[in-house]
Amino acid sequence: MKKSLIFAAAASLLAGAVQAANPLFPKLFTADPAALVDNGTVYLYVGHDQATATDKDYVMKEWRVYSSCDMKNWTDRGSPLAPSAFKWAIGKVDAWAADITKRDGKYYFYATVDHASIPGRAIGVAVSDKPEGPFVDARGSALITNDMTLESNIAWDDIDPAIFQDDDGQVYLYWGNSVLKWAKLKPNMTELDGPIHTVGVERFTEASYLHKHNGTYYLSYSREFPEETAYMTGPTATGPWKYQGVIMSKNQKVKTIHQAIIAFNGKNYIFYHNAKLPGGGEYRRSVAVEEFSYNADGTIPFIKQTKEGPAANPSAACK
Ligand code: FUB
Repeated sequence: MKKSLIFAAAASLLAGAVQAANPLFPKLFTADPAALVDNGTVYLYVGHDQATATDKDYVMKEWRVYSSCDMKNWTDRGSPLAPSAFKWAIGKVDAWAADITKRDGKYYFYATVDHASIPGRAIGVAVSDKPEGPFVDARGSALITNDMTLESNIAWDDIDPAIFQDDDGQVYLYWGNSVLKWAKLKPNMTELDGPIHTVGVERFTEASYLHKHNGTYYLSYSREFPEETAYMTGPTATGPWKYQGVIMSKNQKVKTIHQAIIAFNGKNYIFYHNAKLPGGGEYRRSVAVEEFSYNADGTIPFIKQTKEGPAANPSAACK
């Protein structure tokens, strides 16, 4: 390891970084990972599971963000925002799954919250000049509401936003529970650009996530319930999609799993959650990560959950 990287690792430990195996964050219950690679640093956004051991539903009053220069040492950067950032969202407001991207020097955070006047879950977008926030509502109204999609008659079918920017600059938002939906976004990142489309995916549950590797598009998602992680591939950001199989098995003590896939410093990683932190359960989840390598044909291998997690991968570009 280069001297500068040893000094950087020592400095991050002194700054309060946690050297993590899986689950990554031993002090808090965390769920629904969303990841951003920016300036050689990984930023990991999670929902904070605050339910007690006897609660029978989610209690999630904030999102949290952590950063790492090496996938091993994680620094707690606090809470970038809470659902209360969206004034149009009130009631039983939980910080459900979110996703993040950077455009023109600004960071856009797409998040699931409850709408105050349009019954059901909705998707909002918040913006910040820094990856660690604070984020503020970028529109003053919801981007997606339950009455905009009528395919399924449930209040939580407009959840789990996944934001993807293609190499030509076109932005796509995927989301949904039970029915997978997508729409284009305008370059301002805060308005839909055209109609909402649906994709017929057998046994689709939620947590869609779009990424690109070597020119191929990968659309991963939670399949069945309890959930396992599966994926499809396609030649464009909107398919046509070919089912490729399951890449992570169902969890033991929690029915959800929610993945995010990134490339960082020459290696590939999948974040997910389980309930392996002591005291964990359905509403007390814990985020973990594994390294993986694509097969020679571009497919993703089956990935086992481990206790060790990935080896350190120090990024020279990390500041
Ligand atoms: O955290 C609340 C919900 O559970 C998320 O929106 C889903 O993806 C599932 O993980």
